[in-house]
Amino acid sequence: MHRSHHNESTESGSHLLVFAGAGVSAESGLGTFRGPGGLWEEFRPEELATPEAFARDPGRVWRWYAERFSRMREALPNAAHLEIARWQGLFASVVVVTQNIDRLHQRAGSRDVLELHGDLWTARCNRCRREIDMPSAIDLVPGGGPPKCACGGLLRPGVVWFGESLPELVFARAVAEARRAEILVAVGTSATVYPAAGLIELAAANGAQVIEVNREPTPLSRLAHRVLREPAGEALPRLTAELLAYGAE
Ligand code: BJW
Ligand code: ZN
Repeated sequence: MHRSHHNESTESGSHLLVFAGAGVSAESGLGTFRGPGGLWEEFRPEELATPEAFARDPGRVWRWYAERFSRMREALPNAAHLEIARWQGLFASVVVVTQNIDRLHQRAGSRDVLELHGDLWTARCNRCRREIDMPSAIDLVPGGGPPKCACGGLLRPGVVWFGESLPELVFARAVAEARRAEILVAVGTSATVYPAAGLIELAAANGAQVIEVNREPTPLSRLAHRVLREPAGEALPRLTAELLAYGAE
C-alpha cells in the first residue's frame, strides 16, 4: 500500500472498496436471504426472485416485494452504514458496491454507491420499461397488484432477478473499481451470487487487501487476509483505525 499523499495525518491515500450484502442491513431490522432467520428459509429464491415466477403469478411476487418495501422505507441506516459513510472523509476514494436494494447506504450519506441488483424504490414496466417510484406504484393498487402501466404492461420491482443481467454500466464501473481497489471490505454477504461475488476475487487478484466482516464463515473466508466474525454494526467502527494503519504502511 502506498504512502498517503495527503497532509492530514488521519487521512489515508488508499482506494477503498466496500462490497456490501444483506447482512449490513440486518441490524436495521431487514431480513437477510440466506442463513439463520433469512427470508428464504421459507421461500426458495427461485420461487419468487425470477422472471418466470413473476410471469406465473405476478400478484404473489408483487405482494412479496410491496411488503418488503414497506419494511424497508421504515428502516433506518445502522451503525455499519453510518461508519462506511464516515470513511469518505478518511480515504482518497470510497466506493460502495452493494447488492442491496434498500438505499440505506445513500440514506446514511454514502455518495458513491453502485447498486448491482437494482433498487426497490423504483418500479419498472415490464413492456415499455418506463419507471415510476415504488410508493406511487403501490398506491395504484392498495393491497393487490401488480399495477398496470399506461401502455398496458405490468409494473415490476426495479431489482435484478436470477437469470437477468446486471445493469451494464454499473457493473462495468464496479469491475474497474475492483481492479484499482487497495482495500476491499466485504461486509454481510454470503458471497454466493455471481457475477457480484466475482468482484471480490477480481480485487484480490489485483492485489487488494481483503477484509471480511460476517457473523458466519463464507466461501470468501479462505481468501480473506483478515476476518471479523462479528455483527457489522460493532465490527466496522472498530475497523476504521486498522484501515487507516493499512493505508499508511
Ligand atoms: C451479517 C449480519 C450482521 C447477517 N453483520 N454479517 C451456477 C453457478 C454460478 C452461477 C450461477 C449458477 N446458476 C445460475 C447462476 C447465476 C446466478 C447465481 O449466481 N446463482 C447462484 C446462487 C448459484 N446469478 C444470476 O442469475 C445473476 N445474473 C446473471 O448471472 O446474469 C447473466 C445470465 C443471464 C442470463 C442467464 C444466465 C446468466 C443475477 C443475480 C441476481 C440476484 N438477485 C437477488 C434478488 C434481488 C431482489 C430481491 O431482493 O429480492 O439479489 S438474489 C439475493 O442474493 C439478492 C442479494 O443481493 C443476493 C446476494 O445475497 P447477499 O447480499 O450476499 O445476502 P445473503 O442473505 O446471502 O447473506 C447475508 C450474509 O450476511 C450472511 O453470510 C450472514 O452470515 C451475514 N450476516 N447478519 C454481518 N449483523
Ligand atoms: Zn409500459
